[in-house]
Amino acid sequence: MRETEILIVLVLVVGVLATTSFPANVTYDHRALVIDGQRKLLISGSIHYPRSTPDMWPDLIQKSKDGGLDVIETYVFWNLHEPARNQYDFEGRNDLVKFVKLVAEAGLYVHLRIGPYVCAEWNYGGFPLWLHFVSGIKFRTDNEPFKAEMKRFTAKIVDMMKQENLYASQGGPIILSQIENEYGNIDSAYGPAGKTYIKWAATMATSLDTGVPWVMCQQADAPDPLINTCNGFYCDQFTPNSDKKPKMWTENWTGWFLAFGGAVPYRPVEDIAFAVARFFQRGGTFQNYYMYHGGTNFDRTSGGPFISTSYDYDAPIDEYGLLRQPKWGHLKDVHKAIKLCEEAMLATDPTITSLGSNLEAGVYKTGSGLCSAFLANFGTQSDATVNFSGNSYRLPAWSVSILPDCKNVVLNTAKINSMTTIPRFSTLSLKDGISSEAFPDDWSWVNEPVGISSNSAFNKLGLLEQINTTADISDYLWYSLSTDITGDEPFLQGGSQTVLHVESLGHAIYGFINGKLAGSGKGSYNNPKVTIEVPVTLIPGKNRIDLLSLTVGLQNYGAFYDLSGAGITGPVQLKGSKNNSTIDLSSKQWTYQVGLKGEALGLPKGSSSLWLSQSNLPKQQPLIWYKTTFDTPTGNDPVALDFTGLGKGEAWVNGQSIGRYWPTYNAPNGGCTDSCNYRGPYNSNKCLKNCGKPSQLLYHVPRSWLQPTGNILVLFEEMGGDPTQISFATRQVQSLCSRVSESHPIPVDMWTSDQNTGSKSGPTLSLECPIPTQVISSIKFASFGTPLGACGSFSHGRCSSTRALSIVQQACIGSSSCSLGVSIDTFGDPCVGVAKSLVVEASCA
Ligand SMILES: *[C@@H]1O[C@H](CO)[C@@H](O)[C@H](O)[C@H]1NC(C)=O
Ligand SMILES: *[C@@H]1O[C@H](CO)[C@@H](O)[C@H](O)[C@H]1NC(C)=O
Ligand SMILES: *[C@@H]1O[C@H](CO)[C@@H](O)[C@H](O)[C@H]1NC(C)=O
Ligand SMILES: *[C@@H]1O[C@H](CO)[C@@H](O)[C@H](O)[C@H]1NC(C)=O
Ligand SMILES: *[C@@H]1O[C@H](CO)[C@@H](O)[C@H](O)[C@H]1NC(C)=O
Ligand SMILES: CC(=O)N[C@H]1CO[C@H](CO)[C@@H](O)[C@@H]1O
Repeated sequence: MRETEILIVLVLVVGVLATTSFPANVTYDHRALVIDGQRKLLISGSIHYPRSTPDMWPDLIQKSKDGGLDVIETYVFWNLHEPARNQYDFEGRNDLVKFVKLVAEAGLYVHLRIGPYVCAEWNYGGFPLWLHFVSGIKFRTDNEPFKAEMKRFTAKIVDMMKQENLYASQGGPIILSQIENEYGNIDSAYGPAGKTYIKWAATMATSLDTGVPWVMCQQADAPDPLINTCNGFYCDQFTPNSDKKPKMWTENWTGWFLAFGGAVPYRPVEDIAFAVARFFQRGGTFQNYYMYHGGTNFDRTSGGPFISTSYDYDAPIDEYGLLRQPKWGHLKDVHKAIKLCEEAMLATDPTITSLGSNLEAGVYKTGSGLCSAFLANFGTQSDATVNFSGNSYRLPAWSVSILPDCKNVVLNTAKINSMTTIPRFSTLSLKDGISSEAFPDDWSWVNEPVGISSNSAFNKLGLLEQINTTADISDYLWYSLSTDITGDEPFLQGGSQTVLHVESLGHAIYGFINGKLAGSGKGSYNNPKVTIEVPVTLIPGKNRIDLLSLTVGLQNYGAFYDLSGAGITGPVQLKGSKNNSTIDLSSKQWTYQVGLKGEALGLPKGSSSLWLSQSNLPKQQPLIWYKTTFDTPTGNDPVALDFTGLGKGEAWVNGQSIGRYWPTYNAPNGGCTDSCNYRGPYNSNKCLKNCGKPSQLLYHVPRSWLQPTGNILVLFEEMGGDPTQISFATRQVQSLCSRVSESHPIPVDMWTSDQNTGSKSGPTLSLECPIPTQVISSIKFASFGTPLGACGSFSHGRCSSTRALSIVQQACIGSSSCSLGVSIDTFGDPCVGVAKSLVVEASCA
């Protein structure tokens, strides 16, 4: 860095980045990462830069900082950065350097997980498709072609970071890097070559001399000096493979990903808070939320196959960049409580003692008199009272209490002090939008031809694997065949229906006979293979069979996942009802076309003179392109498009792909629960919602892709639908709610270490409007006593103070935030001797 640049950087970051604007020495010992000789307790969260837009980044990073994060973690997505070999792209959403610098400007550290295999429910696990065609290559194992490419890309990224002085060793924010990713889960499939590969990867990474430690996650045999780290829903039982390495949790899953055809997973915050507190109770010092903001799989970036376009992940910051409450707020309180214990935690190892069945204390006590404790009840059924250091403590089932001074509880993971918000999408029809011009009914269309229409089509004997054939430049591959019917074919005998039988590795098929859609089929996340059996009517003479095969995101996980393949690999047969009447077409000469005519013509950009706009807009017709223009809804609320009425396809706004849409793929009917019991081990099927409904109806359109008027929306609809039913949905907060009981710990904000001597304030209920310019406009409900129900459906219980509503109204209306003491001093005592709570539901405007 030149001196003038140093000055500029200093001016920009002064105050916030004071700890990292000078070269920092990052090492580790058995307790923690050590930065300039000091152990650090670090809370990290994943934000993947291409899953949002650069204009969203500063706000996402600030909300992460406000939520108590110290570190932002991201993967590096090779397929975005090197779409063709030696042709790099670091622009727009791919601007990794800008993202890292923005994190630095906010005063946070970066964990850069280069991989370059990333998994991440990302197309092909992040590998560029051209890698598949490198001669002699075998992915993720010991062979020269793969190692050469992996090393070249890893070194390219490291050099880029170095040139921008982004490593902590250079004064930048990057304190940690990852090589490979969860290889330990699958390495046995690669035999001895897997072992030598991991040793090579460790040596290669170390040789790049970043000056900061490298980690390998889920790799029990990670060679020194790399730190092996844990990924999972819980990591409290994890120990690193050396007593010289710290206990680090690189992926704590805050929720789970959504697949088309699946229900929407969520993870109760009480359980995440429990998992985090347990990890720190048992000696952890670094943990990362995967994801802190999940975002959106724009374009064709989703993997799977069948991963949805939304990658919301039930993360603390939602897909649209708004706080998910109470998740964000409760975890913020957990972070504050843990940070109050930091000094004792970093000074020593925990002493773990049993306090009874399913009850455990983790105590950090130093010779110099520091003491912090975590008291856990990991039983799933009963609350318990424990004796600890001469005092007694009530521990709800599946919870941890945090005692920064080994005496006073500042937080219990099952008691939420943070407010809840209920989001609402208000919809606007595209037609009667904000202004009469907003979404005119001026749809135009182009028919996509059925079958081969391109000069670059080619013939080949037999059925081709799809990924080898398309190199993923398109989701679509036509398999086309002309067959002569004389009338005496065996499958026509017996007078019964002829059936076309097609088997495919995935992921979906549309079968056309003589230009007409005869049938279709789709796979699923758990089984991408598709078989269709469709009745067909053949005519004497020439008959055309056109099969459109498509991928829905390429496999991203598992041993040899890159070879799992897709497309119609056969058999393809015409079957009659009689025995031995089947004719196999698999080895005939097929004609192939990669991609659609509309793609070749650039229809996604909206251009072309082919758009038709007569009065009779075709609806419910397969293979059709639609286009319209629209004005942007006013205001700043995030915008989505509601694809009700359409079948399946991809959509572009002003030429930018907002992703694949598939509103007709519903989740199964069973297995959902509205109020999931957070007690007990979580898994990805435990808490599901939206059963029997479309997996995804709403598709995020980033505001930065919109101009006030004249935006162009283009759709390619595969199955048939009615585009005039599409509407806008803007994301707002409908209600704020909070419930705090008299027995709540006092808020962690108000805790001071002389709590036990000073005057004790009681628990407090706080409300704050999500947007700073808003004020609390109404109190929809307030009750002090024994109120019932949940946010949106509260009701008075047997006992209720008559003064609660007016007291809350007086304290809150007209302010952007308010706090109330939860005690009989404020509200009077409507039922002496009964444990009481205050609940409030408010709205902001
Ligand atoms: C970095 O810190 C480690 C341990 O804290 C120490 O051994 C080493 O000498 C330091 N290196 C530099 C360059 O200061
Ligand atoms: C806790 O201590 C009290 C007396 O101080 C005693 O009555 C009670 O049984 C103890 N509880 C447990 C679980 O040891
Ligand atoms: C792709 O083609 C290569 C040869 O070019 C072959 O070895 C490989 O098995 C094919 N992959 C699939 C999934 O068919
Ligand atoms: C086909 O042959 C099997 C015995 O080989 C017989 O059980 C079956 O009924 C036959 N099916 C038809 C449709 O003729
Ligand atoms: C079907 O063909 C097999 C030989 O391919 C033969 O053994 C069998 O008898 C045939 N069945 C009928 C019902 O013609
Ligand atoms: C590494 C780890 O802890 N993985 C766990 C993640 O969570 C699932 C479901 O609870 C467990 O099966 C894994 O073992």
